[in-house]
Amino acid sequence: MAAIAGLQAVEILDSRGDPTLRVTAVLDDGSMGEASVPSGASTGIHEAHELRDGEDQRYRGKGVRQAVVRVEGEILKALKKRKADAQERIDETLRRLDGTEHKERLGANAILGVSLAVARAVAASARLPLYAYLRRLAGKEQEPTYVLPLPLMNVVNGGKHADSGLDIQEFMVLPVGAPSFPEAVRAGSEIFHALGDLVHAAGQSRSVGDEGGYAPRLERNDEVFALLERAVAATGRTVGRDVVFGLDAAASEFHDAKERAYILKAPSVTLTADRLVALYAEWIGKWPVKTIEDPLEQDDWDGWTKATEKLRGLGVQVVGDDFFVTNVERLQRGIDRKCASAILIKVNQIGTLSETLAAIELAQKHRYGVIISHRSGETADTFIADLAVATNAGQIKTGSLSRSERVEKYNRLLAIERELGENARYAGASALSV
Ligand code: 2PG
Ligand code: MG
Repeated sequence: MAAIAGLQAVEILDSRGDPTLRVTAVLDDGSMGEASVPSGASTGIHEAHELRDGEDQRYRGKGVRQAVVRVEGEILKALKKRKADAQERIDETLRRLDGTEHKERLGANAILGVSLAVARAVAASARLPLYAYLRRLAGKEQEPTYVLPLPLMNVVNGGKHADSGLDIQEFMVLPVGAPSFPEAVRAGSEIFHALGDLVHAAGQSRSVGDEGGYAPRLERNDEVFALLERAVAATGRTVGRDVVFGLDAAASEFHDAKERAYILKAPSVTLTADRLVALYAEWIGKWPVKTIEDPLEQDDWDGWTKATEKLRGLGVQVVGDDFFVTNVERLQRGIDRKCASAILIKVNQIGTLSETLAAIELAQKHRYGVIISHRSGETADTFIADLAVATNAGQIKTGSLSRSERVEKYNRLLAIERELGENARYAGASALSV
């Protein structure tokens, strides 16, 4: 097998115009792999650390030149001549070299860029599509059928991702009834445009938020459901059968630790955890909301146990994002305490490919749902599309049906679907862990 010969890093821009890293790994057989690192806005406090330069003048402190230096210096020195297909050993070396719990020293962005770029280089060297190589790494080569994920499409943006004034960060449509993945994408696109017409007819701007969903200024969070319902109906589809809804509350963002309460703006109310869950239950009673991510803040373990019982009882998938941060220890603790029924997987939350695969494996072992996810700050890199198919994750969250950095992931999945033909099936509603 080829060995690592070189690593290069470039400071590039993400979809918000902030710096991030692109890493290229070169093997001694001439194969190359490239990976770009995403970046969140509503980041969890337990996530791996992004190394940023912090200089006042340059990119408002967000430069990543130090991370570039780490990749091309220290990291290359440690990995040069190492067997490139020993992904776990490479990732372990990176973790040891860093030496901190949250990858503060080398930066999780530097580490992740290398981890993903090396995997891509090996796939190129082995002349395998990335998803096929990742499937091998995930130990799933024996599984005969590939699963194309149910997309959770974020068509209305709120919270930290837009100026809509909505507290709920993401309102998603899930084409559960589509007969195939391409038809799911088509449903998403048609609904997105129908929604745009409605937003426009209401005298609102059709401009979009960070993840490509509309950002209408509405007085109440729940006004969005009526809009979604009308948009779905306008495409000739049936709400509840063909298409269901999902939310990412990202509740840590509107939780006030001092008040020990959730402070909402649309409309203005202050709620305890119980009252907030009761509000979700009210919405679930009126509209087909089938998945809720981060319904409560990231450290309320007892609250999560209670909320999970209640929401699952109503037929809803409960997803831990900031709550689990793709971390096996937090996930295991959640499993033990019956918190959530699914995990959101973000490669940069944990910082290496191997740790990401370990989190997916643990979740699947315990029948937790797995949703491979983008970040609000993205690039054109489509690694997560391959990862979702490789691991039979069953669900993917990669934004709306606009903005290239979102759409590229759908496009990659469409190409994979074509390539796999009969060897793949669309997950549809079965992927939801309710
Ligand atoms: C989330 C993500 C992606 P961010 O909260 O799930 O949608 O947002 O990348 O800003 O953390
Ligand atoms: Mg989230």
